[in-house]
Amino acid sequence: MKTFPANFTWGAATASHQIEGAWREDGRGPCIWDAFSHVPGKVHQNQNADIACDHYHRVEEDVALMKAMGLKAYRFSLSWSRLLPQGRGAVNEAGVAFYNRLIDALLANGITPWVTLYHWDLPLALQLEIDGLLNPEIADHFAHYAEICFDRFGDRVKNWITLNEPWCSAVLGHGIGYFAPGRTSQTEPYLAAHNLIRAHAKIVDVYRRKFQSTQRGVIGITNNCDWREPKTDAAADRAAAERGLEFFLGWFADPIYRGDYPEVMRAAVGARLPEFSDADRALVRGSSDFFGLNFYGGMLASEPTGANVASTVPTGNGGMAADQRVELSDDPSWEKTDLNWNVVPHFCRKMLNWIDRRYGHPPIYITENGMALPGEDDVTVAVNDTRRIDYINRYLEACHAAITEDGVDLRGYIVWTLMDNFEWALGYSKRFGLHHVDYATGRRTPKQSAKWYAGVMRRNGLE
Ligand code: PNW
Repeated sequence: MKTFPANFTWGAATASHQIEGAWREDGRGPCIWDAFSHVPGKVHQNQNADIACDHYHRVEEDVALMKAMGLKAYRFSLSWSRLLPQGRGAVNEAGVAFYNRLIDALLANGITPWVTLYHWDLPLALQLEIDGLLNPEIADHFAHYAEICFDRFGDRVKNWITLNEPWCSAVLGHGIGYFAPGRTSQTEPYLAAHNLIRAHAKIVDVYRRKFQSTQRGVIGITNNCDWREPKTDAAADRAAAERGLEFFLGWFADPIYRGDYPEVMRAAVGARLPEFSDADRALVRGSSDFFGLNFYGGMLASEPTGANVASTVPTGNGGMAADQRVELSDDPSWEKTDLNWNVVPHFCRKMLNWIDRRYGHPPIYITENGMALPGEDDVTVAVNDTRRIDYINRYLEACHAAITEDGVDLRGYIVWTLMDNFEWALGYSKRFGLHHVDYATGRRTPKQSAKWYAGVMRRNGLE
C-alpha cells in the first residue's frame, strides 16, 4: 500500500471547448476554436466542437458520473465567450446561470471545483478586433473577464487556474499553426507568450487585491512540460537537455518564480524575446500560489549534429526548435500512447524534482496526466482499458516516490480526462477518457479505469 499525504487532491479534468457543445446556444459568442475548426483541413476529418460531448445539456448526468466514482475534485474551464460573448462588454446571464448550475451541483455532491479561466477558447471578437494574444491590451481584457468570474463564482470556487498551458497557445497556435488561431511565425510565439504571462499576472493581481482576503481561495497557473533526458552522458547532451527544459517550462515559470526569462533564451532569441517593464515584472514575480503542471511524456535530448534541427512534428517536439537547438529522439524500447507520446513514468519523478529545485520547493499540483489508447471508438474495447490503469498507476508510483523519498511538495493529481472529448486538431480520433462517450448518442460508459481510480481515491493511495 502506497499512501498519499492527508488532504491530497484527487481529481479529473475537462475543458469547456472540448466537452460543452451548444456553441451558439443561449447567447454564447464564437471563440477562435469555432472559427479554426470550421476551416476545412484544420481538424481531423473536418470535425468541430459544435456538439462535442453535449455537456451543456448533460451537466447533472455528468456530475452524477463523478459522484458515482467518488471524485474529490473536478477541474473544468469556463468558456469566456459564453460569459462575455464579445470578449468584453455585456455579461451573458445565461452563461453565468449554466456555470452556477454546474458549481452548485458539484458542491451538493461534495466535489471541489477547480476552475481554469482560460483553456484556449479566446472570444473570436478579440482575435478579429485586436489581434488576440498579440496585442498587449489583451492582458487587460483577461483581467476584466477574470474579475467577472471571481465576482460571480468566487463565493463557491476556491481553486483558480488562470491559464492552461500557455506554451500551446504560443507555440502550437502562433508558431506552427497547428492550433487556433493557426498562425506560423518565429516571432509571434514570444509575443503571445509574453502577453499571456502579463495577463496571468494581472488576473492574479485582481484576485489578490479584490477577492482573496474575503473569498480565501488560491490561484495559480498551469504549465505543460515534457521531460528532456540527456541522450548520452556527454556534457553537450546534458546541456542540451537542460536548455530544452528551460525553453519549455522555464520560458513560463522563470518569470513567475525568478523574475525573468531564462538566460539561455535571452541569448538565443535576442530581440525577438520581449522585455518585462518594471511594472510588469513586479506583478509577474511571485504571481502563483501553487505550481500547476500538466505532465505526459518526454524525449531524449542531444546537441544537434545535423544542420536541420528544426523539427516540424507538431506534437512532442521542443517548441521553438531552431532557437533552442536541441535534437530530440526516442528510446525505441519505450511504450507509446495513441498520440505517439512516450510512456515514461520515471521522467515524471525527475520533472517534479527539477521543478522543486529550480523554483524553491513550491507546492505542486499535477493538473493533467493520462493517456489516449487506440481502438476505443468501440465501447467494448474501451471498457477494458487495462493499459490506462497501468499508465496512471505507474505515474502515481513515481509521484509517490517524489513525495516520500525526495520530499517534493506534491499536493494533488488530476487525471486527463473525465470523459472522451474533442481532442483539438485531432478531433474525436483520440480518446483519453475515464468514461467512453458515444458521440452519436451522447451515451457515457465508465471504463475499467474509472472504477480503478475510484478505489485509489477512496484508499488515498495505491495497492
Ligand atoms: C493538453 N502537443 O494539451 C491539454 O491541456 C488538453 O486540453 C488536451 O486534451 C490534453 O493535453 C491531451 O492532449 C496538449 O501537441 C495538446 O504538444 C497537445 C500538445 C500538448 C498538450
